[in-house]
Amino acid sequence: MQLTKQHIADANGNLKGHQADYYYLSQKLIDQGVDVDALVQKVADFQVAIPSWALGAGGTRFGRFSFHGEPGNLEQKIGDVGILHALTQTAGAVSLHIPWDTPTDYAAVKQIADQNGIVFDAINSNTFQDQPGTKHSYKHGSLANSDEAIRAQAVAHNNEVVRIGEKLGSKTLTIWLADGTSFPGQRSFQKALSQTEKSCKEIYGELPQDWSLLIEYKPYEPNFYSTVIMDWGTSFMLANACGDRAYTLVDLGHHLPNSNIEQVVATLMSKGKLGGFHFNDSKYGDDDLTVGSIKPYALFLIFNELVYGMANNPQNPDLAWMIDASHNIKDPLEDLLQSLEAIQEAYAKALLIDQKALEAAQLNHDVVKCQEILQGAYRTDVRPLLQKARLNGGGALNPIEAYRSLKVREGLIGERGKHTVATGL
Ligand SMILES: [Mn+2]
Repeated sequence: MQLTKQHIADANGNLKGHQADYYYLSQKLIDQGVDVDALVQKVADFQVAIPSWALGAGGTRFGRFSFHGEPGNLEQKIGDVGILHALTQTAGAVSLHIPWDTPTDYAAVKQIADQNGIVFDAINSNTFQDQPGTKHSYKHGSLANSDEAIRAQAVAHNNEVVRIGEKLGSKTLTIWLADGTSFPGQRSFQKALSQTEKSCKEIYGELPQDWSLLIEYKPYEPNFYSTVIMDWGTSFMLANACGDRAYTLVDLGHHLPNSNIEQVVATLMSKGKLGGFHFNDSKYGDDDLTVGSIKPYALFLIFNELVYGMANNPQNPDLAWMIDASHNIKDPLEDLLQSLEAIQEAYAKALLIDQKALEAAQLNHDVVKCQEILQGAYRTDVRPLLQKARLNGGGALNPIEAYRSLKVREGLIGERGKHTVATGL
């Protein structure tokens, strides 16, 4: 199922209401000295990768409730990303997970990606599960394992993932390591960390010259006592040990409650070491809820630092943006549409912050004014700007409404049947 611009224009119907909203908002912003066309263009340029594992129904350790019409193979997953991109004009990339998404026919996969305007963003390795046909088990760790042969198998898997990514045009490998312990005394912290550093350096040493390595961190889960790469500091240290093309990846859900993630972002960008970003939302832990569903103001404050960093830290690379959310009670495509909207909304609001006025208020120690500036931007309803950015690219005025009125899920069920299951978790 492929949505054409005509399908979407038909679903958009009359644009008069939007045009009135856009006119009102843009006049207000122009009066404030905002270059509205440039703002809309920035929003339109912001592209977020969709992870292949978020397209089927997610599960918990207690169960998984299947969603009808799920993509049953990689080609269908890319087709789903194409639907998201057609509606939003902001999901022009897919992030694959190997071995779940190992292509069988590279030419066919690339062709369907081209047809849908989708590129291959960071590619992810998997050493947190045992795969059929592998000699050694990762039950007691992979890159951090005390057994040299197991570490070598995990390093070789990462090298293989890079070779697959090269054939698709990806330029980035993301490592998230589940290695850790569930009980005190189970393993030497120091040895686990030094083995991990050695393994990461081996993987980095095999990367093509135009590739970069992103190292993700997470405080707990699946292990519940310690995780080897538990926080941004450990990831930063490993990235520095590997070299210039190794960076830290921040996943919003991979922090202990109430961590100041915006400060983590600012610190890493000032050092030129923030390479990737995974969006989701959470109440308690790594809940992988829809972006912006729980703490939209926190997301806005994080975007404030990202926008500042992108404008002021040329030492930091362009970031690999991805949604890393997946759960089991919403239509996964509707969930991703909501996440994409929330990301764009937070980004647009952060772009509205008057950075010069904020700096002046900071230098005057005018704490109240600082808050007024941030919250003034946050309280602005920027949705007409997002709509304008989408419409300029042929996208939907309201992606969820268009998805429903065009009966996309029904169409996918018609093509794929009710009982397909997406590969992955
Ligand atoms: Mn992640």
